[in-house]
Amino acid sequence: MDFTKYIEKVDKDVAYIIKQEVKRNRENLLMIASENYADEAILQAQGSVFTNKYAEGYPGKRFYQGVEWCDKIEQLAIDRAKQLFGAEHANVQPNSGSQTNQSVYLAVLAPGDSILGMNLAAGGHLTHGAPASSSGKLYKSHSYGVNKDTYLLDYDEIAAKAKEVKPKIIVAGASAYPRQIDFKKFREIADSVGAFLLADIAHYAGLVAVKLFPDPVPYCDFVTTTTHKTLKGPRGGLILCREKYAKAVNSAVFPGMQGGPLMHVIAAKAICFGEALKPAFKLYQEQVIKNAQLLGAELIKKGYKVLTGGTDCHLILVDLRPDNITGKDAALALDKAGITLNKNGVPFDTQNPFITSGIRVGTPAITARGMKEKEIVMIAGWMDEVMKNSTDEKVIKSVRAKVLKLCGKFPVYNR
Ligand code: DSN
Repeated sequence: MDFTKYIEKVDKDVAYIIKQEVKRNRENLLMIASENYADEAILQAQGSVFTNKYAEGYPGKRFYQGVEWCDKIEQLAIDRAKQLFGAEHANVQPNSGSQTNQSVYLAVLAPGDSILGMNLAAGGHLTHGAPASSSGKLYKSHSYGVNKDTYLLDYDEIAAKAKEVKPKIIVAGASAYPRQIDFKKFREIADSVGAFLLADIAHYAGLVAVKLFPDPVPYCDFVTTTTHKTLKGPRGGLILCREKYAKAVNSAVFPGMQGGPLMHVIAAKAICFGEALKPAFKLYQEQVIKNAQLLGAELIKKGYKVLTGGTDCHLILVDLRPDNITGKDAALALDKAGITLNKNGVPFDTQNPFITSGIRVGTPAITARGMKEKEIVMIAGWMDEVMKNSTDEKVIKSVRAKVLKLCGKFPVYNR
């Protein structure tokens, strides 16, 4: 794909930077669990003339003229999202995952109401009530974590916390939790205190779509997700909910949170949902999980502390405290070697969030390139080499060369 054909003619500086980013996409092993390679078709839709259009409102009820094709594309995205997740209602307009959660809160909470969500330090997301986010500033936020021995969600503890704080909404879902989430149990807990239940499946949505991860839709009042992680679509958000909340959710998104929807991104979301409905998507997600499980097993074999002993999804968390290297130093050295992942706090971490004691490693993007078991074994070996020799430039250079060679065998964006 020619990413800069027209940009070259008007802005050489921007063209140069984009080309470097394309090179990075091609020549690095992208293993940040929340990232993926959007297909060329998705990128083309995002670069389409829909970027020119204002379409405030919803299909059939807009504030502008000239929206006949906007209506068609948004309705197509809505219908496909509903079909994919078996949901009663879908809002495809949120620009991001954060805005999906903020919109749900706006739809059903008043400032000062309480939220019970997963603690950021235990693997939750900022928008689940973290003090730095609007969810922690506008609402009274309470949090639950994981069990200190198993690092698993402890539903009895969550139930006890819910009884204690009586939240108006409970948020299930995480950004760094490698195991299945029992949404049925969360429903029981929510019912026991009369709370709404929101599942934020931003990380797991691709797996949920093909039923390889527990389905929250039957149990939750609201389900939110991004579309660019395991779903492999454009950067954006999606809200699913019961029909009885459709009006409240729609009004919260627009005019509550946003103005004109990004119609070019909605076009790309329609493609994303269409692709996810095809049989090949399930095979892809199966391999994503197999790759993550094997990566965890390989690192355990090499002596690493992989939290919870592995994973049920697309990511693993490695606690590096026994290895005398911080998350920051590991992530920097690995990136130098062409293995790009992120430092991550582990539950009960005593390091500050800029240093951290762990790394989070994801397989969606390398699996999208076609990498399988054979490559995972090699990658685990290289990670080990680098983390054990993180200041040895010779080792880093030699792994970098091997990464480059492997990436050359699994080309991306070469159509
Ligand atoms: N920032 C995302 C992640 O990396 O998990 C979550 O929104």
